[in-house]
Amino acid sequence: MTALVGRGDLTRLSNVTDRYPTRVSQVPAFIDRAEPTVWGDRAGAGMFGAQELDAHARDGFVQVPGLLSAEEVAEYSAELDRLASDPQVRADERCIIEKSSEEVRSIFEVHRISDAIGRLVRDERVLSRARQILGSDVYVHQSRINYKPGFGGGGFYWHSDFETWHAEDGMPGPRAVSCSISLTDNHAFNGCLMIMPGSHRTFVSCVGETPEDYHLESLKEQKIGTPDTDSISKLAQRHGIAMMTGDAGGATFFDSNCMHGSGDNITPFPRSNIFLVFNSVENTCVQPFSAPRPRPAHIGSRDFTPVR
Ligand code: 6CS
Ligand code: FE
Repeated sequence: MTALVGRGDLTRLSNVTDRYPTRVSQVPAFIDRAEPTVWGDRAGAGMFGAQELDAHARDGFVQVPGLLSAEEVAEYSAELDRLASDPQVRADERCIIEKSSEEVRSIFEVHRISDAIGRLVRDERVLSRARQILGSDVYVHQSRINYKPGFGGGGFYWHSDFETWHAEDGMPGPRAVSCSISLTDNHAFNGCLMIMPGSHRTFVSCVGETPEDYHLESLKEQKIGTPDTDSISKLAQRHGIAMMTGDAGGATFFDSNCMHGSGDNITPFPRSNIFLVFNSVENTCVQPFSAPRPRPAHIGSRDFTPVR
């Protein structure tokens, strides 16, 4: 129990109240979200229309087919291949290798490694939409490429990203949005993203404690910070499960607190995406709410410079 006292101290030091306690008890709990999902002025501030913003507020996600053109998909796919086969990138701590194969699973902080992906972060098709949802200037909390090759690319168990970012990175509230841009066609059968629509309004307080240096394990397979099966069943019964299928070049914007996951990909059809996480500059990270220390900056940024 000593560890819990230490964690409380960290939170007090940062002078932020913890509305979303997690990984501090052996009993799971549902906590209603206090904050809005769409913070922005709806009219004409960006490329989302009012209906899309309404859908985002209601469901916690919105899909944008054809955000990238076919030529851009080809360019970015070549960039992903280049990065995954670069020995220097592979040897870097930003690169996560699959547990059960030698394949690249994710590469982090890709907007700093790759000029092309750096440009994407500032692209109006992405940035204006993130700003509209968050209603402020935004910065990049995390960027990554996820590769899910055919014949065994590994899935991600059910989780809320905000739960991890709150517990391990010190993100105070759920005022962040992820933009996942597909570089391959997403079918129902090749490990597409699954989201429970409307689940973003409920925070699931998870059981257990964050182990030391947990990111070294969780980015391959997350066990702490994933809800118990009873909580997942309740949410699934309440909300159902939507599959983010669609053609290459499409994007999904989704709220940081959506309950989501994806299965393994045992088909021959690979799946890869560029994943950009924007956080509001009014929600910058403090000390972790439930971990011994913040994760490395290439996983949860400590540089809050707004994207311009
Ligand atoms: O660690 C992260 O930031 C992200 N990755 C995992 C496996 N879970 C939480 C979050 O989506
Ligand atoms: Fe996630």
